[in-house]
Amino acid sequence: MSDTEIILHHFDASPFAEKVRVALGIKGLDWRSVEIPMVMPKPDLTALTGGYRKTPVMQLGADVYCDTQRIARELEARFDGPALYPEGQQALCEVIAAWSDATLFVPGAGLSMGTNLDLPEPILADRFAFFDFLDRDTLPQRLPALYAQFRAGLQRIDDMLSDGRPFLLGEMVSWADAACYAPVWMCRGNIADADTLLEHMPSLAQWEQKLLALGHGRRSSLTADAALAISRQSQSRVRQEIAETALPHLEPGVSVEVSPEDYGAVPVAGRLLRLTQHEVVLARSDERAGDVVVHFPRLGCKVVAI
Ligand SMILES: N[C@@H](CCC(=O)N[C@@H](CS)C(=O)NCC(=O)O)C(=O)O
Repeated sequence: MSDTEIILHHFDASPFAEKVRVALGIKGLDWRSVEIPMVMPKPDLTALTGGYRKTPVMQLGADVYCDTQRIARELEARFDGPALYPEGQQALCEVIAAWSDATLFVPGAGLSMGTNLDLPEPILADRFAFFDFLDRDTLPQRLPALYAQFRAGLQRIDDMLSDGRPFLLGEMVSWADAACYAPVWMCRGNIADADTLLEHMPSLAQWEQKLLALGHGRRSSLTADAALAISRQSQSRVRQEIAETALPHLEPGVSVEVSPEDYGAVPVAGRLLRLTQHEVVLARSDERAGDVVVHFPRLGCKVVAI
């Protein structure tokens, strides 16, 4: 068990944050909650990340974890409690999560926006710029197609559960469940006509109640200033490693930029500390956050020497 406090930088309405909150519930962990703004600018968050703006971000001392896949891996590696990945099934969990993030989240985000075009203009403007797969002018005409795609995706969850198994991989709840639950939760909270979208899926409905009952672990709030003070006063213990199998071939310490391969592709610059098949890690310094180490998943991130 780590003695480092888990700090989640997030906002309540975020489905990706809900995925991590459910994982914290599965593991039954204590954590600190820093509420971040829904839209840019997010100066306290980007002081830690170096520019990454997506939600959520997890902080453990001076280590900053971007992206839910990377966050889940670290929670599992560092903290006791029920496993997020059943024995030998971590990669399978990650593949199912990636399916949910693309196949379910993309139409789900389109419907969350397209059925809520009366949201305040600053939110609409921020999200239409961020989600480069959504076009504000054509979104209203695309809604029937998005409903169809989202519903067909939800049906796959119901299908996976239709043999009576309690969770997607069988008897044990896992990261795959948290990841597939997030778009269902988003649907209930944000999409008009959620009840119609989710009807005739009895296995999904029962599973959803089980996930809801798991809760979020024990949450207590923390200010962004206190989180920045913690990073300033902490020191990362992450060791340098450049794996031979990882691409591109780079030397430790070189200056690189890392950015998501999909939407919200703001580059983060730093000195390369680790590059493996599973993660890319940068060291960087910030006036307010101090010396921080920023972790990204290798899959889904672009790494370029600068
Ligand atoms: N691949 C990322 C995706 C995260 C993501 O897209 N989060 C949404 C919120 S649910 C977001 O960042 N929205 C814009 C924002 O919060 O500024 C992950 O798994 O963490």
